[in-house]
Amino acid sequence: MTKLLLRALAGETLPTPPIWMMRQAGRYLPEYRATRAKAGDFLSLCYNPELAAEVTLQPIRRFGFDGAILFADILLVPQALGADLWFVTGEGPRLSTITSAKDFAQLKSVEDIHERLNPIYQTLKILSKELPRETTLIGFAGAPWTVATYMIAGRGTKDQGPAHAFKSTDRATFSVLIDLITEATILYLSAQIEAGAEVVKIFDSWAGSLKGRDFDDFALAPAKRIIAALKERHPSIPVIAFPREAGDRYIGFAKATGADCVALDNSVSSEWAAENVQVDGCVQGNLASGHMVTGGPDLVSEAQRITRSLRGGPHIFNLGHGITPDADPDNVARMIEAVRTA
Ligand code: 1CP
Repeated sequence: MTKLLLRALAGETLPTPPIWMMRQAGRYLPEYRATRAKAGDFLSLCYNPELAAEVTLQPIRRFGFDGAILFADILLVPQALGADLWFVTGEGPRLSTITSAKDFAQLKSVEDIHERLNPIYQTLKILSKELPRETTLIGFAGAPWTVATYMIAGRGTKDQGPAHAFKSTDRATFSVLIDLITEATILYLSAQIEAGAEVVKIFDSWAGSLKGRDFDDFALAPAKRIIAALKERHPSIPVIAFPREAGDRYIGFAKATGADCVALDNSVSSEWAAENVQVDGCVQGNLASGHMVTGGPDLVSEAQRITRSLRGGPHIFNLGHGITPDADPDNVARMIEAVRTA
């Protein structure tokens, strides 16, 4: 196995960590903005295999990252289940809401998601042919809790209030929704693997707002179920879990879910993670994405501090969250140089 990213995921401690960035294909790149304009809008870009493959490849050509993440979105799964989805410029996603058992009845059965998601599998097929030999192809999906927060509220929310309210008033129906998304995610990620994804990542962007038993039931348990099902079908597939802002609950998360790697946001220190999380295996992270905007000596010193503090075990270098549209592409090159010379 020569690909660095797969070696780190297999538990190997490397002298220089493999590097990629969340949202590495995005609006901070002029070539991305050009291709997006050609596609018309964001969703048309997601569903156009040639253009989606093109934007996935752009940051690889420019920076030579070790990982290429499929260009798509976590909200394509609710859409494939029958929810309406659209994006409001400058504001973000909007979905038709699911707030009652009656709304569930309107949804499609999970086996039907492939019809809508087929272009995504085509994107992966193109990428597995076109990526450089040393680059690892990463597939992904949203975690059930995070996807549910959008399906219930119909949009992004700061505190996930509507989803928490639904969970408190009708935990049984809420659990049915989580189970449905869990099953759809298993089918979606399996199909991604069959189409060429060499690793899959589960984004639980809002895991941090689940506490105690809720974290066990709706962050940990669904991740465990998805990972077990994927590994039953594809025993050698590595899985990265990202329970963002899980704090202390990062401890033991890999063991409890079967994940091969836990991705860290930048609210925890890499020194703490080395002691408490990396003891169980590979970690990914966790430079604050603001450094990609501000640059300067802090970018270099922070990238090197993180690299050095996680050098004692398997590590994949990444940001703590996605790169933002106002980032300077030159800072990305500086970050890579800093990590490789740390
Ligand atoms: O071009 C544009 O203007 C659209 C911006 C954009 C992009 C580039 C959106 C809308 N999604 C994406 C791509 C995307 N989304 C990827 C592609 C691969 C990559 O380069 O990383 C991935 C992995 C995602 C995942 C995603 N979408 C998450 C989980 C990760 C995270 O950032 O926390 C979430 C929460 C979404 C929902 C979403 N899609 C887009 C936006 C603006 C949002 C956030 C909405 C909100 O809560 O306000």
